[in-house]
Amino acid sequence: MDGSFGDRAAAYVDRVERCLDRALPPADLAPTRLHEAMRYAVLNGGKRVRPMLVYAAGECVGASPGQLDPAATAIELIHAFSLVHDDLPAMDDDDLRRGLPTVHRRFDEATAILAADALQPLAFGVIAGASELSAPQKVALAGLIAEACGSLGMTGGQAIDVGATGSLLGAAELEAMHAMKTGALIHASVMSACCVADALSDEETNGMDAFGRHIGLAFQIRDDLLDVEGATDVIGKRAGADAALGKPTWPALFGVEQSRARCAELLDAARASLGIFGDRAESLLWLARLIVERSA
Ligand code: GRG
Repeated sequence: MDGSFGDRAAAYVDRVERCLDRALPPADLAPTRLHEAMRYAVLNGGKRVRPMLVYAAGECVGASPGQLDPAATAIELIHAFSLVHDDLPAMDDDDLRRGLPTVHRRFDEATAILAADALQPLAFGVIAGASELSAPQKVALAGLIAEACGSLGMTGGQAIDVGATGSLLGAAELEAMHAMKTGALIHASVMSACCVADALSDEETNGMDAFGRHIGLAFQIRDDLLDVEGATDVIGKRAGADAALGKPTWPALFGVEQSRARCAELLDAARASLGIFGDRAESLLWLARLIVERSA
């Protein structure tokens, strides 16, 4: 592994952008409005943190970028789907995402729902059609991602969020909601590398599993903090939206200082989880720091 992950991160982002572009139907293919909306939802910005986690976890467990492209692409397609639905009037009713009008604002609500609907099967199609993966690897990846976005993962977390809006959750409930809504897909991002790596020891798999859980939760607490401390033009979405909607968030329950302290604690726990990997964990640790220190 040469240089710091910072030098390689941009190359990984370019790599997944090219994969996403190839996976998405062309905008001039009928039904054109649907395909334009799908491309708009996926290709207009985004930090690509989840794909970077896939590639960094791959460096850690010895999986090649070519073996990781299907997981990085599929997970980012699912993430884009979740953002489109999250922004809809029935959910957070947001106008701005990644500094641009949300998909239902730029197109219309029905098109936004359908574009998101079509991103999900596209994601699983990418896994099914991956020529670089064996059949057992495809099954393992599809199962991992399905579990992360189902009713015990992202969708379930969102259901708890919607149901709890306007009320305060207890600490354990809030942590469980964050872990499901946001943490599950982040966790699946790092675990996807384990699905395509050569046999790992239980200790290595458990270390990656714990890392994914710690960093997934930290990601959402940092997101909650950015809603309080960030500026709309920097975070690319309306600052203060969570408080305006009465969302259950970490700062709303514990305040800003305790939220920062919890992020730092989770970063330490994430670092300790990867001890078994030694220097091979350098890229994941670089990303873990980025996740808890990011300003957007
Ligand atoms: C996708 C199966 C499926 C269901 C959708 C709507 C929904 C159910 C879930 C919402 C989940 C959600 C939006 C959680 C918030 C996650 C989060 C903090 C998103 C922001 O991620 P970033 O900062 O965004 O990585 P960018 O724009 O950089 O990609």
